[in-house]
Amino acid sequence: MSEYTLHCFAESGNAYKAALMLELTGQDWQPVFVDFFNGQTRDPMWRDEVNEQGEVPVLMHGGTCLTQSALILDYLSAQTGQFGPQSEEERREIWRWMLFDNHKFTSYYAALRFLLCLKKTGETEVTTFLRERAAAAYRIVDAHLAGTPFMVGARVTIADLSLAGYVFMPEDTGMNVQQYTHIEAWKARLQALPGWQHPYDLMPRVAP
Ligand SMILES: N[C@@H](CCC(=O)N[C@@H](CS)C(=O)NCC(=O)O)C(=O)O
Repeated sequence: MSEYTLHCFAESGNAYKAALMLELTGQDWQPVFVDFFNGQTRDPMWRDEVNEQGEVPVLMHGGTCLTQSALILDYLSAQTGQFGPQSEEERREIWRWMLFDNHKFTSYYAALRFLLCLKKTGETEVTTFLRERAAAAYRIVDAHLAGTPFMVGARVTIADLSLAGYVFMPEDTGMNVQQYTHIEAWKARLQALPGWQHPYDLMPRVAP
């Protein structure tokens, strides 16, 4: 039995945030596959036993059960002593970007990708709206990264791992993400970190 257990599935960028943190910090961890596409997170028993919020990721560590990727990242940075804040000011900056990520950068993009690439709805008013909102968030992050190698200064923090949830996902959402050159350069810096792995290599996936 590994020290950490992460309930996840490969297509979940929110789970990738936690999986990447576990991997980059060299933890003894194992994934538990969640069959999201067949409704496991909506199963009342799963909600009762694993997460009442009906979401992945869920991290188990000893007797502690944690949900919400930002909280999991915060917990893991405290446990491992890595990628966390080194001052109160940094702590605030990290949370400021993790909240922006959860509300806008990850969530609009993830919803767009889910509808267009996984549920295959085709282009609708909703996907057009989500793409505009995701692009607005991408422009903000791109402008920020024009002036700094990582989201909060010169070293990687959990803020970077939070924003990295979906940026390596291969599906084409019609966002033309290559235009965000500072985000592309930041992605290359993350990929160069020892232990970096692609989400589809790090977490279990049912063959498409
Ligand atoms: N804010 C949450 C978002 C988690 C989330 O949306 N997870 C998705 C998978 S990527 C999920 O489990 N959704 C289930 C549902 O909405 O029914 C986090 O950061 O952990």
